[in-house]
Amino acid sequence: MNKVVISGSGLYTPPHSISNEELVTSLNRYVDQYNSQHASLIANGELNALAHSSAEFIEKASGIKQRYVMVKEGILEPDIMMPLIKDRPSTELSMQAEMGIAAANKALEQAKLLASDIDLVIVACAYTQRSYPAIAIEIQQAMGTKGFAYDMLVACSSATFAIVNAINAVQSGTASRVLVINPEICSPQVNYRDRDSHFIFGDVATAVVVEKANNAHTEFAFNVLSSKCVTDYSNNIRSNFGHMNRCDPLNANSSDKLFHQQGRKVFKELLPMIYQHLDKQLEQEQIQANEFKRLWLHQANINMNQFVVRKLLGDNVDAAQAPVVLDEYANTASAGSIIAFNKYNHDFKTGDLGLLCSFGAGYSVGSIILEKT
Ligand code: CO8
Repeated sequence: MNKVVISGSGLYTPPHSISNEELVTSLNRYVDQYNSQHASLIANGELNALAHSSAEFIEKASGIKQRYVMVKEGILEPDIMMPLIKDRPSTELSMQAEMGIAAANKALEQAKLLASDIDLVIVACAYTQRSYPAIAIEIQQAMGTKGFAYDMLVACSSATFAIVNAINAVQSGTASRVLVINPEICSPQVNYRDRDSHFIFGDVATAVVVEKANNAHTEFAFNVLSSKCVTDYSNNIRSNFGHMNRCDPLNANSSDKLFHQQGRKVFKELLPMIYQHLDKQLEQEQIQANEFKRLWLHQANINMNQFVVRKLLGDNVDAAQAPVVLDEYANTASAGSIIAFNKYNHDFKTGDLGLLCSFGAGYSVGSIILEKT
């Protein structure tokens, strides 16, 4: 079987940021409007008053301080509370392709490759902005990559699962060089009127190059030692957004068509699944967790990450061993662990080991053990 490396990574950061304070001010204005409009029903006990959000709660419960978005206009307006993203004509590059290409070009630069060296593009993210033609094929055409391209969706595990597909493609010979791109535009799916979830997500794009080890000509490369995926069905993180929504006009815009979750349940149920998954992988590979120089973990919640880190590495862990990007980027669905990898791998020396791991909706866990060449 062909040996496989990750030979480049790229990060595109959107142009606008929103602080917790800005989001909270906007939600609280909406809450005050709602409560005063429904004052008599609330007074009669027929309707519950909505509660204010708090920037302190958000940072303490999640570790998030701000998030980036592609379009800020509309999000903070109590009467709108969504990004006002203009439709582009079909002859123009889509927004998702545009940001994906920006991240992909940086990954190619690090891998010292040209677009024409790539023979498979996988766009992997929580949502694609349309079903077809695939965003990946649009990127193939715009960048001039060869071979074939496709989109795939596995919510927060899209990036790791796609890297596993890329590894399999290179090992089996169906492709020799793969671009895995994660253009995550989460902001249109956030319910900015829901205090439990209005703060969670941001937009970003990441990319990695996966190729045959003996093809790679960059010092950056990381050997793939092992990869493993698992899924287990749960309704606790869900969005009912889809192509059939318009067929039930009364419910087409109901809040279940946006991201919603039972955050506490997710926390409690996902952690044991992650532990079991990683225990099995480490046992299979005969690797001790304390051999990892760094854990590039999914970025959904800082407390959750601390549990994973303590389980793997014990109590006395240097924060630099499991870097957090949540504070700046928030939860960016599948891109979180790749942002951490992109920003925090430059001090690796030959033989150093790292773990890339995602977990989220589905439920799903995807993990890849990497060794610096
Ligand atoms: N401000 C002030 N108080 C609040 C707020 C707020 N904004 N929100 C809740 N509270 C209150 C609650 O009402 C509650 O009050 P009380 O104790 O009086 O009932 C109290 O704070 C505690 O509430 P919670 O128990 O809900 O708070 P938690 O400590 O559990 O924190 C979190 C909430 C941060 C949501 C946490 O549960 C969490 O992060 N859990 C993990 C969830 C997770 O990892 N989910 C993964 C989702 S991402 C994913 O899989 C990708 C999906 C695809 C992408 C989607 C793109 C849009």
